Amino acid sequence: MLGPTHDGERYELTSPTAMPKADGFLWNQKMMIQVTCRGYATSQFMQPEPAKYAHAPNLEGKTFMQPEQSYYSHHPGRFVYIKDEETGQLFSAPYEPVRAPVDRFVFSVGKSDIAWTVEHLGIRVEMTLSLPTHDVAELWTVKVSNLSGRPRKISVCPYFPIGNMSWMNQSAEYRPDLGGVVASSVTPYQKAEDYFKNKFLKDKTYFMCETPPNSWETMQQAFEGEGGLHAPSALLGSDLSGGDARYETPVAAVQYRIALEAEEQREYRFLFGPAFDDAEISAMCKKYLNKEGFAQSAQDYAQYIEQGRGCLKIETPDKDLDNFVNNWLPRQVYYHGDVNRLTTDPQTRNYLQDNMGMSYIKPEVARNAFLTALAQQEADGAMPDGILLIEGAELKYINQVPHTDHCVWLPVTLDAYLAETADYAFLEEPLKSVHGDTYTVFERFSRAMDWLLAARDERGLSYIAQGDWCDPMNMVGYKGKGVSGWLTVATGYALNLWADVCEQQGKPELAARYRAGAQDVNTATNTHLWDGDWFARGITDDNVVFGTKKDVEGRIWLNPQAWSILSGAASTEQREKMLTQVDEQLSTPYGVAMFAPAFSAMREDVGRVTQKYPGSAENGSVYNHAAIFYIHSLYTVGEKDRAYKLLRQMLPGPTEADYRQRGQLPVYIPNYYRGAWHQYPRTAGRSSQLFNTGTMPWVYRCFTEGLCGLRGDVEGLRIQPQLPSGWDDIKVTRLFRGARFELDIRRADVKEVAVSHAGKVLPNARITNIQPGATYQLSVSVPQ
Ligand code: CEZ
Repeated sequence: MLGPTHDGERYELTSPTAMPKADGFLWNQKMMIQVTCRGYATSQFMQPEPAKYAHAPNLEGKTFMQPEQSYYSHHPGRFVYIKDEETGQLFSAPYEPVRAPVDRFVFSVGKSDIAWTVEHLGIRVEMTLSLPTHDVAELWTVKVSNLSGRPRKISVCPYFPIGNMSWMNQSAEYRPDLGGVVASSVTPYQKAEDYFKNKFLKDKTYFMCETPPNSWETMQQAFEGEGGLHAPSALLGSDLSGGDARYETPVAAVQYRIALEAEEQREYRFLFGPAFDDAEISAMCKKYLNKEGFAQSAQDYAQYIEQGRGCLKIETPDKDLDNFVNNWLPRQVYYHGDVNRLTTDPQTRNYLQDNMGMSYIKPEVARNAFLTALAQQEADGAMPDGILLIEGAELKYINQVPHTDHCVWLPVTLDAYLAETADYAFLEEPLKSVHGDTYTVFERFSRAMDWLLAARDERGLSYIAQGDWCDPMNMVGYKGKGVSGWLTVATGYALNLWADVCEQQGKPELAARYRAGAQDVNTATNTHLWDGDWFARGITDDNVVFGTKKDVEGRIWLNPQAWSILSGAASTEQREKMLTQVDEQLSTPYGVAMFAPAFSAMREDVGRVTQKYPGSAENGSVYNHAAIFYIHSLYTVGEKDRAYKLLRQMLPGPTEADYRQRGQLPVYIPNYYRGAWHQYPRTAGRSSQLFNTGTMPWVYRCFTEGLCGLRGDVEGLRIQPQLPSGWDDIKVTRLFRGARFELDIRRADVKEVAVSHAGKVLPNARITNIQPGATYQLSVSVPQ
């Protein structure tokens, strides 16, 4: 039903019904598209705020990208109807809207294209989607082959719904002069001042055909008629009726009536996307809409995606894991760092973490992101809720709700950047902020740490305001008193990391100051939040400790345990207790839950997280971002088997039952899998299908620094692999500071890790004086 091809570079699904929401996504810096195996699509482009060129048929609400979107028969999609003109039989590729049970189906997700092969009624349809690298458009190739061994008469009818573009003004017509369907609209607005912004928007959607069709329809209702999408009325006749849409819902439907000899093939190319005017449409057609244009674009785009290949290749006993780590993991990390989830005001924590991933791909991008973020630091050292990426951007959605954790992410993500690059010089750079003050990068970090130290109550615990890492935990502290247990230990971790940097920079007094601060928060955590076997999640405005044994719901939360390991608040003894409790209360076959049990009703002193559906999103799902923090913390204390088990559970598969339950191909990690495993086993494990998640850079880090144990320090690369018990050997290629490391890692009769280079055992498991351009072949022995 499902498996890798081309060395794991593609994944193929051979059923349109086994995992109906299985999908792939493509992006460039201006757009992204997510398409399901059945042909439904969600796309958006930046102008500069996210906008659509293919809409739902009804009025759409504007929101950020959501998990578990539902698809319905009129959902935007990209389809091709095939009609046998001799018998009147109909099917559609990829599968929707006709849903005819086809003879052969392959949904093939590649890194730089998405393709389908569908065979039915002796006809093969191959559809391929690719994107340009620098423009907004979809490049579609549709190839039709006659497999039936006899001459055939068929109609090939691409059907690309455009949907409800605007309640003010929308229309569509076929434009022979341009060579396709052009739908026009006016983005709805009411304030006069908006006119002056909106007048530059790309309010047209076009569907251009390299080969002129025989007929067309541009009004959705006329196409569908009384037959419905399973058997549109327009396909009953011999030609489409050539209609226009006048304040009617537009569609791009065109027809090719063709006669095919046995074995004969036809290939069609189409361009679908938004435009400002006719001139732009013409220019796009000229640039792309021919065989060479498509081929050139595909090559350029593949090269662009290839730039995200990352710095790690592994060969382990688990081939599915290798496929993911070598191909898909860096791709998803790159997506986040390259386009910041296609928003103009990423949440500060997302921005810093998404760019942390770039430390492994394009470190200069990570460096610039620190500068962009720090230039928006507030006068008191606080970091704002979101980072504005373009002139005129505004803080939207969740960024209008005050969260208190943003400063924490500075040293946490810097740690990864410095380990990768040793770019300490960066800290000396002076940086003027948008508020007019000038400090060095180093000083700005210290100011952020001072802010964290100050933003605590009389017990030394960190205020939560209307949220911390957990966005919807908005009512723990909205009256101004509540504190976050997680943020308190996260502050401890951040302070310790920053103290290390201070020390390295020859500033022992500062180092001592931040270490004392960390000590202080760790002590406060132990005094007020240790519940006997684990740490509580926080204390509400009304002084109620929650996330403890007395809670029936939300009894134990993962984040305070993970970060108390990182901060040093948890002693070895406490850690043992916590890990046992996490195993017992939070593990599921699909990973570790963010907390349990999920809330079944609103808890007014915790907030809207408790109102989310039990087991979905932050209400007790396997929220992968929280899980990966925990895994990272496990690697820092050598808990390699617990860590690996959870890391592997982040990927769908490899059993068919697991794929079906998750409903997702192993080409990305979603933000969550449903939790509430005990309450709702039927839905537990189901993927959110949302590939926007802070999880990714941490997964990369866990494989690189944790499992493979290859972490940089000021002068070199340390080598401390943490193979799971079941593995005897692995091979790793690691690019690091311009050099290439090829490691053969095996278990041997050694007490500690031993590294040989050029026949000599190194005095310690560390390579220094690294020569850029050199290749190091290392044999590494790890204890049994
Ligand atoms: O957003 C994510 C945030 O982008 O949720 C994480 C948080 O750390 C990330 O910064 C955990 O809360 O209800 C909500 O507002 C949700 O919390 C969403 O905003 C959530 C979505 O999954 C994002 O796509």
